[in-house]
Amino acid sequence: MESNRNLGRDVIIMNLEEQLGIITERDHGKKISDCSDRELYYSILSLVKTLLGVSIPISGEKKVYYISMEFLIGKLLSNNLINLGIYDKLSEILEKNGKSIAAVEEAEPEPSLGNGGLGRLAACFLDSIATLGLPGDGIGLNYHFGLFKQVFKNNAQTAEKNDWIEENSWLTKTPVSFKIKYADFEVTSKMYDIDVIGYENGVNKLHLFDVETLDEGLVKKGIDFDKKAIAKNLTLFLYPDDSDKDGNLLRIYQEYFMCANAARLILKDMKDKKYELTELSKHAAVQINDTHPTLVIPELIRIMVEEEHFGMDEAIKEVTATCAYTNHTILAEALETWPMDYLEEVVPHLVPYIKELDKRAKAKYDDPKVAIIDEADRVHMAHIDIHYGHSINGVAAIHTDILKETELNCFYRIYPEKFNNKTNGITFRRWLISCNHELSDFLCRTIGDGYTKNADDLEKLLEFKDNDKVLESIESIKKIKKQQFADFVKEKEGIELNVDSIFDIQSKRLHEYKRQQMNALYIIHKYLEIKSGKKPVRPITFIFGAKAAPAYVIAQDIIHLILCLQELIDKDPEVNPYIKVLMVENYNVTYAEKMIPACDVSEQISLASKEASGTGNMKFMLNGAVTLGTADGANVEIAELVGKDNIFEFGLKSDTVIAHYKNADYVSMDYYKNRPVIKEAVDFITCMQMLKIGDVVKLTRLKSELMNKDWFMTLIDLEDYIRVKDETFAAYEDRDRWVRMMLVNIAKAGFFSSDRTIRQYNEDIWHL
Ligand code: 26V
Repeated sequence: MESNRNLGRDVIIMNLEEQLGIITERDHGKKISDCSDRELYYSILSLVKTLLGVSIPISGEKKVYYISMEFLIGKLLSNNLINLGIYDKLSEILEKNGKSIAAVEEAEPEPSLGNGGLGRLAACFLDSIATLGLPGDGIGLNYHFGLFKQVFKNNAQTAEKNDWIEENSWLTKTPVSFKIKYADFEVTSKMYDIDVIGYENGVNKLHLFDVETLDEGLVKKGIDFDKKAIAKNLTLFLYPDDSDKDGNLLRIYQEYFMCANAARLILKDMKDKKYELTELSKHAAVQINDTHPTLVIPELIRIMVEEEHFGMDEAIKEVTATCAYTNHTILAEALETWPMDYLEEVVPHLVPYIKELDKRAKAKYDDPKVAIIDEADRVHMAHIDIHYGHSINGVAAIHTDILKETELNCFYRIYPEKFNNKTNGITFRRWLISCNHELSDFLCRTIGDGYTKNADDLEKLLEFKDNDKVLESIESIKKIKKQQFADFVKEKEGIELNVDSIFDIQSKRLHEYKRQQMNALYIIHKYLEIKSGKKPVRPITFIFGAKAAPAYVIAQDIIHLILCLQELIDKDPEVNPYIKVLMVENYNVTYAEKMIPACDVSEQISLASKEASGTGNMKFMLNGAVTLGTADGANVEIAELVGKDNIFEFGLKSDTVIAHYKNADYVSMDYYKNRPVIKEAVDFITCMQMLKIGDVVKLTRLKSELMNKDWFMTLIDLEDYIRVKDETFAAYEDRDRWVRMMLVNIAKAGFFSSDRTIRQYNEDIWHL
């Protein structure tokens, strides 16, 4: 049977042009050469779906279920073609017919089912799980409008819905459906699947749950909607505004919906395969991506006890052996604790189980810091995961150390054996082969194509460290990618970029701890230097990509500051030959794929201890950018791999930062008052020219925040940042040294393949 199915796939691939022609005739009544790019996109989509229909699903005795509120999958067409091994062939066919694959790719709408790193990591992991041939499915929600689309108006961010689901899409409706119970009503779920195609390997699934009763018409203006109409709004948006009670309740409704469906699906799989539920942990591994899917633990226990005749002890034991938790942040404000009354209101049937789990934890450990329900009657979701899961991991070495030594130390002392580190990774299929053909082809010619399967092979590039021809090629590929990016920006934003300038890029979610505001203060500093006659040797382009949570006021203010600087500098002929600022609109996976290969300097400047890992840092490095960063997250491991000579490090170390928080002794005003360079830059935020362009309330609020609070210690690191950033730009002028640094960064990026990360998850946690 299996060989027959593979044969079917081979036959289609052998006759690709004919097959595609049949589909374009059938669906559009046209020959390939007469189709529009959009029609070709739909036809290739159908072709890939046909191919997948005759592919072998990955199977095995045990399967991992990766549950996550976010899967930032990006566009799927080119990746699927690459993983099926037909990208080159298909692009030749299109070219022969006067069409271009790049243009067809543009026709695909981008789903926005994630915020940033956490969601993109989940997508990379699915790619690696399938590529390694491991049985593993993703489980999440089918948000119709996902994360908002960012639109700039009057130098400020506004939000619109991202309507990504079309009649014809990668989603396939399945017959799977469950009844999901809430306090006083029930909803019926339906499951959609997206195929996850491994690189030259089998196929897994991403299961996205939705409700039958959803009403898209509920969304009136921008992203506003009635938050109380749960059956109609449940899967409209990702992370609806959580600044009020209704927003928080909706979040719990969503989380429970995902978890209850996940539990039903896992138990259904067990039954379909005739496995005994007493052997759940032998056949299923559940990975809980941050605390959002935590309710799967009490829900599985509840179903086993109420419907499957398990005793409480037995159910808890089996579920604990099945579930594992990944922590993605130490920020207190991001750790979920739900008020007990909210849970009573949404899922009263789970409450007795949560109370039972809490009672058992309290009976064993009298430290209130490890309780599930605290004195204020709030439920600590991470505490459920740690007590009733068998593994907890951080996402970079330093992050796991901080969890063990500080944030979760009281748990580490109880369960040292549960703690482990899994440094994040990225899939090279998307972040090298697909987004940078020029570099990946060059690597194949220089070191062979072994690296596409075994990323450590990239180290072979080190042998060419002194080879002028290789260095020249690396330099010229960067130039090509900068030009392509500039063309894209010209078309999208109507803005001209100078490809001979240094491309300095910071792209990631907007958050004070990531310190985009520090980057902006550097730009102000440069601006003032140029005004006083000190000009940079080479022009610099400062590029940003970032969305800010709609209710996060200071983050909005930082976007406003950057956009105002962009306008101010653009309009100043004395300054604009030397520096330029560009904040791209609606930064997303597609933008990242164009931007990252074009980068010279990768800004990774979070306050040490705050960025759990970062994954953008890895993508930039792999594409030959040099990192300017703090000793935070995976930057620490990047520095160890490339060595001090191939990275620019600055700023306080994490232990110093943690001590400042502990002693509450950082006073930003002292830095503002005593350091003229700092004062000058901060004062500029509300100078006359800025107020002419910007909004007085926003700019004044931001300035005051920096002077009087600055919770993420921008000012303490600013001078060191300026010093090292100047050094970085100076080093760029030593072209031999710089290109060698690029080469070392590419060569050492192999460690950050998500294939490595997934192998480690499997060896240490899942045992598939
Ligand atoms: C969530 C929230 C929500 C409430 C407002 C403040 C706030 C701040 C941060 C977060 C982040 C939640 C978890 C997260 O996305 N973590 C990211 O996970 C990536 C993958 O492991 C990792 O590379 C990033 O460093 C980490 O920030």
